[in-house]
Amino acid sequence: MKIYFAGSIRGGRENNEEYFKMIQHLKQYGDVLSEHVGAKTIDDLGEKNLTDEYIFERDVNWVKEADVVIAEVSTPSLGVGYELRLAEELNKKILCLFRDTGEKKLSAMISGNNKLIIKEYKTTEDCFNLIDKFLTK
Ligand code: 6IA
Repeated sequence: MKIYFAGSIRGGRENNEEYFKMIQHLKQYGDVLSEHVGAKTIDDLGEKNLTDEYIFERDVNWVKEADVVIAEVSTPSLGVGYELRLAEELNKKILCLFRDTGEKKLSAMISGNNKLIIKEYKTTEDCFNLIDKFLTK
């Protein structure tokens, strides 16, 4: 299975530890095409020499190639929003995971879209269970 994992980069890296854990968990199901999204520091991305045009083309092609798209949507990100819309157009199976802290609300453009499967979680364990359910259905 080819999995595209989407998570905020320039939108803010406050949840990157969570992305990293989710990606490690996802790897038991197949290839995570966008593993760099979970890099613990921006330096780990090792992608500073890439142009934005290159990153855009590559990531769009990976979304096209993916069997499923899993997005961590707790940190608002233009890139993740764009990827979700693209994945929707391409009829991909999509899971959005939102950490419920009681502080921020998810954008209505995501939560109001009934083509997306959206789940809230509190702990990493919850998150893994939601991923397992989604991928084994
Ligand atoms: O708007 P954002 O930057 O938060 O968008 C994040 C989403 O777009 C992620 O799901 C990524 O797949 C994709 N994306 C955005 N920027 C990059 C990127 N930049 N590298 C790979 N994927 C990206 C290079 C990192 C740079 C800061 C060293």
